[in-house]
Amino acid sequence: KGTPGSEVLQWKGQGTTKQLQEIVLGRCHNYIAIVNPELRDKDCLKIWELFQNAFMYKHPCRATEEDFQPLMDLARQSIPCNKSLFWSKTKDLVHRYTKTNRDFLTLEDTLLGYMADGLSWCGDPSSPGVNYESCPEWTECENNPSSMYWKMSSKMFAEAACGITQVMLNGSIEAGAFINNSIFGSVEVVNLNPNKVSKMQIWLMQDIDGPQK
Ligand code: 2NF
Repeated sequence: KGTPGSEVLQWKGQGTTKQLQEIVLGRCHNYIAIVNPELRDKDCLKIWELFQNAFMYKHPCRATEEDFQPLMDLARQSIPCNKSLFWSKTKDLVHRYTKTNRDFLTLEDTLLGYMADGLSWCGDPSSPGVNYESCPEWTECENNPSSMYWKMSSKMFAEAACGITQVMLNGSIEAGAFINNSIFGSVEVVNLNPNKVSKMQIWLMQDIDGPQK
């Protein structure tokens, strides 16, 4: 912290999204009422409380699985077999696809993914318990609250998959489409249940102008 009045940016990442509570609550209610009414009995206020308890007033590099487990358990949902669509380095394209084509569901079509997509959040041990100025990127400290959230919800999403699964990869990435330390490579692939998942179809997408890697 700098001298009073001069805010010093502590971390490299975006600070907590303003009006986080209103956005998360609004998205949760929209999801359970309109997007997927099968989940109409979920308690959005309780979900928000568990979300905020997971990171508020905590050091943003010391998030634990225990912090987020109650939220994960309450927001858990099943995914119909043959519907799971994973992605890596194809975020815009995959969601342009799922917007008009309802055959497949990405993590962002589940409650946990839908509530948090595009948002940023992290805590601060001192009042008001939330850092609106900056948050750590996962390259700065791995155990930050948003990495924990995405890793745990990605793990749950992968564990829930059954039947034939899909993944949209980026065939124009220099280093290759499959990245070992991506969430897809390090969390999702390894948490697929071989007793439930029969195969994975890989959609290798390239930029129109190439390169084809
Ligand atoms: O913001 C999301 N909607 C999001 C974030 C992280 C993970 C979604 N996911 C889920 C999706 F459902 C996909 O199936 O994971 C899969 C995509 O993750 P990816 O890492 O394979 O793909 P990228 O396009 O490389 O990254 C997506 C986001 O994840 C972050 C990255 O900064 C980007 O915001 N990310 C990538 N690797 C890590 C990591 N090891 C990471 N965050 C934490 N630890």
